[in-house]
Amino acid sequence: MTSRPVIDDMSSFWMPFTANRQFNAAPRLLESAKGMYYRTTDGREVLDGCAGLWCVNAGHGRDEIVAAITKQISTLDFAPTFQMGHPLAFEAASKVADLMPEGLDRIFFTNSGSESVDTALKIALAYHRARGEGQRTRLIGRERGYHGVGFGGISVGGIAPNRKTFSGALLPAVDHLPHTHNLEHNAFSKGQPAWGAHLAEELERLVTLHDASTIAAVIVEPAAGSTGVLIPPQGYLQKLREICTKHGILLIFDEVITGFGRLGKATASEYFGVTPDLLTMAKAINNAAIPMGAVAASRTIHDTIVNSGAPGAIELAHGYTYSAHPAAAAAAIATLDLYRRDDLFARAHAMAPKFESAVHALRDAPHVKDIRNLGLVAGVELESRAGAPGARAYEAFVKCFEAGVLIRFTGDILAFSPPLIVEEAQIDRIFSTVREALASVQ
Ligand code: PXG
Ligand code: PLP
Repeated sequence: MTSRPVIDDMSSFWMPFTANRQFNAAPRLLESAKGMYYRTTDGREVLDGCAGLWCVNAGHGRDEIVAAITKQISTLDFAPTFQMGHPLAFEAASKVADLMPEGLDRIFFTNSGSESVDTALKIALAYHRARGEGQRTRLIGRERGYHGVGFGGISVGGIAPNRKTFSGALLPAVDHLPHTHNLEHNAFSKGQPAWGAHLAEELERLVTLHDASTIAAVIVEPAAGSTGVLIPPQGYLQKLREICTKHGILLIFDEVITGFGRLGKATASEYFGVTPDLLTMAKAINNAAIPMGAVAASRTIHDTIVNSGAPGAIELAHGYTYSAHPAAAAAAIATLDLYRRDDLFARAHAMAPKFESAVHALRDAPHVKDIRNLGLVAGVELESRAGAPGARAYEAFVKCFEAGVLIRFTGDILAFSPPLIVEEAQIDRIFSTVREALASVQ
């Protein structure tokens, strides 16, 4: 089923992370959205099984957010935040800080997850320099990590296709931990897998190799989303935290997906009981209504940098024209109020067991090789078709869309992350549609 083209020539928009020629031959176009549903340009309702791109956590078209943005745009459309300010920027920062782990209450605004990652990496370098350890410039990422598409983010990222074209221009001092995904030990784990905490000890090996005095920070997604929903083994994050602390290395949690209720708490940090030094976020910070991201920094990091410069000098040479854009800030305030008013993180937590049993019921569906889940996120890994990796998941995704359910896929992994307002019957509909789709693909 192909959506009606909205304009005669659809070739000008160079689509991001898209097979452009394939898409243009059979477009899928969304025109409006409300609550749990999109509507396509040809008038079909599509149940949103992935919160857009893991970002519309409160559901679509929330009146309170729309009203806040509308009012703000007509009152103050733009205000600089370089050597200037506007009240909502400070209010939004304070509301974000309220949801962060204890001590991470200094908020730097960006416009996306990619910018948040590059910002956090720069803050890590600036912090060490400010405390007289400017030689700590090495950054440690992890295989299969996704940290957006900036040069910093792809350097610490661990997804080969995102790196190879740019390999000659990546940051020079980077190394990677091994990923934790292992089907031999952990296939069909519900929640955190039991095996794999020892993989955090690979950090000790990298410290021995490079020496702690050269390492600024370790960045990981506490639970990886983009690369196919990889849930951290029990005890793994605790161990990473211990090793970082022991060697004076900053720990950065990239919570662009896990932030704001995805796991049933405000942050993955809170869920796992492990506090990083820097925490990146974006997406659900304002329900994705206006582009916005942020970095939460510990007060120690903030104060070290801010108190290090000469009075009157700019302490951190970094910022975006749209940092704390008034409309984005208004949307964030309204969104965070809504999360609190409707207790949406607790709702996600309460719905997680139902979500878990519904996704794991696919275990006997055709092609299914693994299922994994935590909170309101799940991944279903398929056996790849010989000679055509990714084709089976793509076809399943198209079948689901035709049957009125939007899901995500990466390689041969299907990913699910519905808005936190999802109802039980909608969870059933998502996974029954997936079952039928899997039965109908080769
Ligand atoms: N870090 C993490 C952990 C992410 O998941 C980014 C950084 C980059 O954010 P921006 O806003 O620059 O895209 C992300 C983004 C998917 C998918 O379906 C995932 C993301 C974005 C788009 C699609 O896998 N994650
Ligand atoms: N390029 C040029 C020529 C600019 O003047 C600016 C900002 O003033 C930028 C890039 C960065 O844009 P932004 O602040 O939106 O990230």
